[in-house]
Amino acid sequence: TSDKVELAVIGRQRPAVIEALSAEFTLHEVSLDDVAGSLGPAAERIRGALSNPMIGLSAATMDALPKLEITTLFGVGLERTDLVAARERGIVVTTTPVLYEDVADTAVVLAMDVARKITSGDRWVRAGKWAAGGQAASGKRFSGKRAGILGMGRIGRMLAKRLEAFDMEIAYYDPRPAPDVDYTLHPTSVELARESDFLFLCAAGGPGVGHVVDADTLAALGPEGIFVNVARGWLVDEAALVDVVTTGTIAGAGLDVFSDEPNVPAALVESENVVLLPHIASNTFETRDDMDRCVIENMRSWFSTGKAITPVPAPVQ
Ligand code: 8YV
Repeated sequence: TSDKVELAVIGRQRPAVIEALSAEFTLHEVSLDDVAGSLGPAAERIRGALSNPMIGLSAATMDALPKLEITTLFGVGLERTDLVAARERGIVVTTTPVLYEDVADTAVVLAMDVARKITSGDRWVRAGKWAAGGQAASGKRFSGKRAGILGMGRIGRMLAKRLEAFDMEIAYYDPRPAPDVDYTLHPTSVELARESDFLFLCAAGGPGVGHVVDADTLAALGPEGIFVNVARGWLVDEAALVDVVTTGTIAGAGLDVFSDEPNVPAALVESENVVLLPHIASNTFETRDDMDRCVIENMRSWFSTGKAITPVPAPVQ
């Protein structure tokens, strides 16, 4: 037996992370259906776990790993990680707070794509409709419009900074108002939507957060409005979204995330007014490399110095 620290690999991880950590740690692949069973006696020895936001770390998994000290998440979403249970057990949770720029960039791209009919224009050219003498459809202007940001966290702030360069009028809604920004704060999502041409969802996922964007919010956005989601699919009433897109209650939507990924509602796939992405807002070579490094360095640092580099603050109770 080796005296290397043993880690559980929960869900798929990037090869570079596995490769780097394998040199210093003993890694055990875990079956999500049966964490303890798939680890056997090693479950008692696991001191670190690698997971990702979409899988997270439940209290049950923590209980199956009695010696667990640290969990690294490949991403920033915390909604599937039980932070209260982690705190009670003294387990440190780390994220990869290096992806905000890319997510903000993607929000701009999606909004502009829907407004200016970029992807649908591309489809139209490829289908030979231009060559056949067709007249391209007009888009909506992006610059100078009213942007509403739902969630003024780190992504929201970086998005706002980008939208300022497009001379947009920026307002936001956040249950916790940001004292350090001077954008107009609206008291509810619905009121923000009513005053927006583009509504961007950049809010954190939960736990226990219901629909941040419901049928009323989408109705308030109105027939000229465009909705963009780079947060989580389940923060939106997806049935209502399908309804408003297909009935023209809103002008269109740019979506990177869905309620039941990788499944996208058929009505959205068939709609010309939406741009659909496969949850890639943070997926650039640069950011993925930074995220890899973040996971590797957190694990190394914890087991060599007893300190994580990017720990999530313990929840306030
Ligand atoms: C990742 C994300 O694509 O950070 C998050 O919460 O959703 C994305 O950055 C995802 O976590 C990859 O596992």
